[in-house]
Amino acid sequence: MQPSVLLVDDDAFMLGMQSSMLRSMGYGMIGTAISSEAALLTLSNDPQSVDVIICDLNMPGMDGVEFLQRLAASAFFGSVILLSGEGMRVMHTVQKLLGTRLVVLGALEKPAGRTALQALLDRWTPLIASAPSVEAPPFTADEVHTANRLRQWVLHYQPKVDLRTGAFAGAEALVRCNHPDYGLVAPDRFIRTAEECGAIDSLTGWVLQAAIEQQACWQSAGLKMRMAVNVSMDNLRAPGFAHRVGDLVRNKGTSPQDFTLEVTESRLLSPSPVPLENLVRLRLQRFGLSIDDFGTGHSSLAHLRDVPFTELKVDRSFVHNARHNQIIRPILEGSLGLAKRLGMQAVAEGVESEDDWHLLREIGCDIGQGYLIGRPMPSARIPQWLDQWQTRRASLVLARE
Ligand code: G
Ligand code: G
Ligand code: MN
Repeated sequence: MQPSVLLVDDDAFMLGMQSSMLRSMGYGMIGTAISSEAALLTLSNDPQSVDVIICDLNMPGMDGVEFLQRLAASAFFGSVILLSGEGMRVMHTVQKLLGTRLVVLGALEKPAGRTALQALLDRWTPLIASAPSVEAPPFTADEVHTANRLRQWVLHYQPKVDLRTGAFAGAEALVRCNHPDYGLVAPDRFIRTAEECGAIDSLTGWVLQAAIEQQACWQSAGLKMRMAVNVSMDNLRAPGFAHRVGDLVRNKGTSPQDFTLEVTESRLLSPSPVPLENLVRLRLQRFGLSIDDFGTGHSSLAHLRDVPFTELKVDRSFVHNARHNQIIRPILEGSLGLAKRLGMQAVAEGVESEDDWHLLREIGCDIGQGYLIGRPMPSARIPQWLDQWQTRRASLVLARE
């Protein structure tokens, strides 16, 4: 995969020279910015549209140091190459200053040759840029409130595909926190705290808004897809939740039919009236309702009985390596049979291997999601993923027919 590059330099001649060099090296996605301010503006519209920034240091107005520090505190997860006439010692100091807050691929003296630039660009890997770090401690209530206030949330999208045809079916929006100290943080570090400290409504509000905007954006670009969003049981306890979500969706010109709300079963505790009311009202508006992580909660069958779910999402612990496992395979097949007889769509998460993929096709599961198909990724990477998937899809669908 080739990175998209943004060149930042106050010298228009340098910008022209560097971009034609990159073009001659085969890079197709090259943007330019004549100042730090201009670059920040570009990035604020879509921080994830740029993979690598090649940045000058000495610029009038905001210099490169301040620019990079702001970048480190923003939702930008790409990498940086320093390109300056100020000498290597200065550039090393700048690299030190940034520490681990930004991935700096390296530094080059101006003017940079093709070989040296290529060597640094080759160091870029997409996963460094988008995988959440695992070291962050669980969030305190204060940290969650701060993240809410400063809007430090970021959505990644994981594709789902039709297992029979391989067609793109939709994506699940998964929230991360872009934390100034920890970097990108996975939701298992903060969702529980958000629920406990009463911050989940605000968090889910942000997630819904962002996912709906993304859906509207893809829709206007001609990409048809179903958007899935996770909602917590605590969201469903708030009276009026169903109406608010419906209004959000319709205000953006999108339709409830194109959304699925995934409710995690372990949190679907006692079926008290308010959550049930919200769930039935969501369904009346034609939202899809998914029982998430099916099989891991405590009373999944009672919830299947009481809630008008449209989708059953089998937990990944019943999916990966199921073929030769005499315990999990019957549970997987039984869950699929249950879904079928209740008229629900069956989704398998955790599809990690081709063996998982083929088994699910054989036993008639409808939709698959998992690392084999695609990892959660920034929205800007979905078009690239789609391109690559079209090629892989053909062999996965034809292989055993
Ligand atoms: O993103 P991961 O890839 O680490 O997600 C872990 C779990 O976090 C998911 O299974 C999901 O249940 C939960 N999760 C992810 N995004 C959201 C969200 O926006 N809201 C809620 N309530 N849970 C989420
Ligand atoms: O539906 P749920 O919200 O539980 O699913 C999303 C979670 O599952 C996220 O944490 C995501 O990163 C994770 N996930 C998605 N696909 C796979 C996979 O193939 N294997 C594993 N181990 N985890 C996965
Ligand atoms: Mn989910």
